[in-house]
Amino acid sequence: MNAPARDLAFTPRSDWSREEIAALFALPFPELMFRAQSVHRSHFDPTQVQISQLLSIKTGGCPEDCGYCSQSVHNKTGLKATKLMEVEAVLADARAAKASGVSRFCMGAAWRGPKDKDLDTVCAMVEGVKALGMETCVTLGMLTGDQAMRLKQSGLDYYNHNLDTSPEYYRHIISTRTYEERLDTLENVRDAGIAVCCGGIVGMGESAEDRVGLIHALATLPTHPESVPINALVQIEGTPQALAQPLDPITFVRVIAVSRITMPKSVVRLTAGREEMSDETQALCFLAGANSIFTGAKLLTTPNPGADSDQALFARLGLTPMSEGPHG
Ligand code: SAM
Ligand code: DTB
Ligand code: SF4
Repeated sequence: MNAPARDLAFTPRSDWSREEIAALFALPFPELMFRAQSVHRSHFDPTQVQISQLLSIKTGGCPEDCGYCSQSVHNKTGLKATKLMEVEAVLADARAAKASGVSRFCMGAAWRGPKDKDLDTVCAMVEGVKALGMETCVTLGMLTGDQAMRLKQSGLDYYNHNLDTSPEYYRHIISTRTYEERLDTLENVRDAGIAVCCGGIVGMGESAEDRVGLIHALATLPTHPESVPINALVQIEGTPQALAQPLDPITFVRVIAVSRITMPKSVVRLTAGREEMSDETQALCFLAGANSIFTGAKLLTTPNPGADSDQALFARLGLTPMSEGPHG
């Protein structure tokens, strides 16, 4: 028997065409929001938002040339590079995050990829954070299959590695790492049995077609990422992207809605850029199907609304933190 059309619209599929995705972007806003909310409600409680917190465990001095990033040695941003943090200092930060209601702790390092000795230290951090009863996520650059397996053995739940933009626009943003290499890392993470956190950045001077291309690349992965971070570019002085034309907030909300519709079971994270966003724009993002944020006063190197401001926003909107991750 054929499944009803309504159920099909709510079932994840990886055969999206660019035309279908472009057609979603072109919908009248009320129609787009209605569809996004219908899909959202078929898999999630729309009043619940998953809360993660980030810690930069190794900041700056990165050899990659990502045109948006404060941490690249190619960009003159004045950021001071640090060594990899001590395990105990990371765990102190994680304990404080847990006490404030955070369910997932994400650790980021400004590397092209981890060296084996550094990976031992990161594995100890993952084990320590798991022991506190939190979900773990790391973002360390490119990973080999063996490195992904080691992280899995240490208990890692999620690995973040973004596609950043469309395959066509990518070469305008990064030259030291290919799109293919990113896809290889994602495959290594998936094969190791770690949940995938993968999204991108908008507001980098890309075209509407590039935003279609980014979502197409994400939504046609053989398995959708469990978590899809949508970052609004944080403009950083000294980077090639410092003067990019900021995106119209309504276009940003459309990106969230199209992500929600094309990846129905994924958690869509309203990620970087909240510091510059009004409460009203954030509210529209939650209505469009975003159901995760980073809390805490800092992302990796830039400011983020702190826990107090997020609690006030949640109270205003009647949202509550998801007590544990939706996938585990
Ligand atoms: N170095 C690792 C890597 O790039 O694979 C992990 C950390 S990196 C900072 C994680 C992601 O943060 C990037 O892929 C990018 O999507 C996002 N990001 C970095 N700088 C940003 C900025 N200024 N605005 C918005 N998103 C940014
Ligand atoms: C992701 O997609 N966004 C986060 C996280 N993954 C690691 C990082 C955002 C960084 C924003 C700029 C900064 O703070 O340096
Ligand atoms: Fe390095 Fe990651 Fe920044 Fe690129 S985004 S320069 S890989 S820290």
